[in-house]
Amino acid sequence: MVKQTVIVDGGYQPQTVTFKQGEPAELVFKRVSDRGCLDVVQSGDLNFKAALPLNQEVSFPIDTSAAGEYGFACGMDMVKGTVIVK
Ligand SMILES: [Cu+2]
Repeated sequence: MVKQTVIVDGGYQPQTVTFKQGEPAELVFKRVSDRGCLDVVQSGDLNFKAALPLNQEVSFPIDTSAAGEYGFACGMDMVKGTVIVK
């Protein structure tokens, strides 16, 4: 299981996360400040939506069976990040 962590601190750091196709993967979000409007993260492409409590890790399994670029964003779809599977 490959785990990649995105720190949420007024934006997504890093903004782009890459996984290898076919490898079991988990995307972890950790919100460390209440800057911005990032208390919710969502992805229609990757089929998740959840609140991000401060200083807690929230993780989602990522389906890496198909190569591609998948978006995620804050609750208002303003701040965006990308998951690349290749
Ligand atoms: Cu927002």
